Amino acid sequence: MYTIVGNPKNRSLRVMWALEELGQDWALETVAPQTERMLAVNATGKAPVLLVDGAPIPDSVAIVTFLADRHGALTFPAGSLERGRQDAITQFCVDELEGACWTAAKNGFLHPEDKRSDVKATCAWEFELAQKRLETLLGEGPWVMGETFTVADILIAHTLSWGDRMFQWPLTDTLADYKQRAMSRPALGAAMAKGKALLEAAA
Ligand SMILES: N[C@@H](CCC(=O)N[C@@H](CS)C(=O)NCC(=O)O)C(=O)O
Repeated sequence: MYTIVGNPKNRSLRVMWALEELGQDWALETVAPQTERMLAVNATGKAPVLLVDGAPIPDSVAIVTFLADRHGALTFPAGSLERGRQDAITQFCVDELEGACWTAAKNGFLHPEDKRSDVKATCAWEFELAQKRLETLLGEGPWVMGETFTVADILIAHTLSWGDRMFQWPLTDTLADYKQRAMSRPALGAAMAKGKALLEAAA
């Protein structure tokens, strides 16, 4: 049994989406970062964490990769050349797309006010530059690994949506289409509906 410790409003949604794609049932324990409960399951206090029969695995990228390997879907096999490329694109997403969003969020509203710097314009430019590079990686698509939808697409689409919704950073036409293609998948719709219902039930 899988339990996500987190909140659908943060990176936990990536894990919910992957679990729905894999046809796995999951429960939600709504917990905020840096609380006593989160620190008990993740030494860094960060969300999300996946409990696998009670045993914790932190980090959304590590979790979706673990789930894909465990269930033999949404990924190329470990040790294959394709998997090496898939992991490289995932890392590009984390470095460039997510790096811009995360730096903007920390300096925009997460850090204490006296620790913030005005980096929003730089982050917007980084996000724009990352999109140009991502378009090259995407090529003919429809997914970043060609015909096969993988966890890299979950992470990239979620992060494109993050920049678009939180900071109103424009997406290129190609990447707006790609994001829409990914976010129209029934598994994401199911994950969002279930997450919303569980949040409402817990309120
Ligand atoms: N690389 C981690 C980043 C986790 C992360 O920073 N999560 C945010 C919520 S989406 C958080 O817990 N922030 C509070 C903090 O950094 O203390 C992942 O992908 O799970």
